[in-house]
Amino acid sequence: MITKQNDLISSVANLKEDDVLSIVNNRLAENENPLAIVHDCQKGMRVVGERYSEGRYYIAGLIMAGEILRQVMELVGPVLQSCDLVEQASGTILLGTVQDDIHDLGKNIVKMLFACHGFTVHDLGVDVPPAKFVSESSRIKPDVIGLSGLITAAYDSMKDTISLLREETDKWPKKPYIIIGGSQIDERVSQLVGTDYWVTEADAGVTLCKQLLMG
Ligand code: B12
Repeated sequence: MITKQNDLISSVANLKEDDVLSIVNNRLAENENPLAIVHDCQKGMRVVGERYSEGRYYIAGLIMAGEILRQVMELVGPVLQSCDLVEQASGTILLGTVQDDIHDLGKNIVKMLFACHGFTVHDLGVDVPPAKFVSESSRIKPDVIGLSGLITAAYDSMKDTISLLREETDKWPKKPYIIIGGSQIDERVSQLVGTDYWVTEADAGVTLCKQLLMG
């Protein structure tokens, strides 16, 4: 059965830029929840990644997919940010993509969504060295430290970052929660890098952090 969800997922997967943008515009015009649109794009991006792993797409396919999602977020971002979700201040999150990793589309969605839910967000950008996470944490004293990482090659720096952060924050009266996210993250990765909290969706991250901070 062809549904509007499948339409968007397959158009992203097939790198059909014009179709993607027109479907997104139509779905926004129907006042659909912008997060549902983001979820479908994320599924399509996973298929792009699988096709790249299988050798059916090359690096140009990844670049194209990234460009398509960037354009989608230009349309969806303002709706997401003008959402009725905006809540009272919920806490502070320090966010960044770990060293050796330059993926930032997911992290930028996380940034928008946390801000929408009343968090103060400090974004350190991409390819952030462990020492930078530590120095900024000491300065800002966030409630949550969010590390984004999509490639296996960056798990070492994620692990180093967490271990240095623990050394630093163990001295604090109230230790921050360290949460990792990214499409390839799972329980095994979270154990490898040394944290209890991991997600593969931005909204799951918001829900988790609210539970952790507010009970
Ligand atoms: C687009 C893309 C690119 C673009 C990125 C553009 C950009 N500005 O970000 C470009 C072309 C730059 C790129 C480069 C590379 N990529 Co790439 N890329 C992708 C692709 C297709 C989509 C990523 C994406 O944007 N997804 C959409 C967003 C919305 O989803 P997301 O990132 O998962 O984020 C969501 C959640 O995970 C969560 N989240 C993310 N971070 C965090 C953090 C916190 C704290 C929280 C709470 C939540 C959270 O919230 C987001 C919204 O829900 C993925 C495939 C995939 N399955 O992810 C491959 C993929 C990640 N790339 C891959 C590879 C191999 C590479 C390269 C090494 C290729 C190369 N040979 O050069 C380079 C790496 C360069 C580097 N050093 O970082 C592999 C990694 C495999 C692995 N296990 O290591 C993947 C999985 C593809 C594959 N299956 O082979 N890539």
